[in-house]
Amino acid sequence: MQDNRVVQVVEDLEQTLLQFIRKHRISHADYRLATDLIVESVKQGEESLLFDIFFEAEATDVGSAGSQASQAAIEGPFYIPGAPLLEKPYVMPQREDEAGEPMTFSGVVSDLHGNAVSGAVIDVWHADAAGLYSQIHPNIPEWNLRARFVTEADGSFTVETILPPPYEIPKDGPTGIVLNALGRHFFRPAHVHLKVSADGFEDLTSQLYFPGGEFLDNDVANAVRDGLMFDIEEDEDGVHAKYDFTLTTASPSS
Ligand code: MBD
Ligand code: FE
Repeated sequence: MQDNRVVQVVEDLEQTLLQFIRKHRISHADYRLATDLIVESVKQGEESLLFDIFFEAEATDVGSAGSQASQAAIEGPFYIPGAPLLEKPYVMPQREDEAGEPMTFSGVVSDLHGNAVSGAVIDVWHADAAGLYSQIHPNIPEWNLRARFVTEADGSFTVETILPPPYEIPKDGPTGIVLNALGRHFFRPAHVHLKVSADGFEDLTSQLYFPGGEFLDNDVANAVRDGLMFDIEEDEDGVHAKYDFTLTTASPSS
């Protein structure tokens, strides 16, 4: 049996694109250029990058509209499941001489009523001081700056890491061709990606930014939102970045 929503949505997409082809007098050469670009993005492992830059923030906003949980954010193309589970004290996996200013990231996970959520799993990934991600860019240890850890009985967590910089997305592939053609820059503001999951609660995908940082107002992925800013304090030990999460209970169907 057909799924009505699938039929509706796909037929609308089909009609929207057919209309688009007529409206812009898209020639066969234009059409083939576009399909070649998408094929090439897959060949170069950039298919997720290409689509996430343009469309993921909108889908994330639509999907999280009306939620009482903490602000959701795009996952982006560089999430890898199965990161190592840390033992306390939590320190993100890093090279002995890992570059970058030391940063502690701490916070509390609570439910809608302010009750602590203990045993929540926080799955963090972010770029190194050169703006590179392990398993995406070469010559970085497999799980560098990727890890999972769990919240305490009072819902709190603290993890040591390094401060990520603003990040320039890969320029050399098909995504670069498109952004160059549009005259856009390639930067995202400095950010830390994470997912929070706990039994009985909806999963939350978030991404946190640094107040006052570069490119907050012109992120190439247009993914900065109010409610995704760290609280920052700085002292002689480095940067202390804080953020508290609120989770909503899982709907019975999910
Ligand atoms: C990233 O790190 C990222 O978060 C996004 C959305 C796109 C490319 C690289
Ligand atoms: Fe990222």
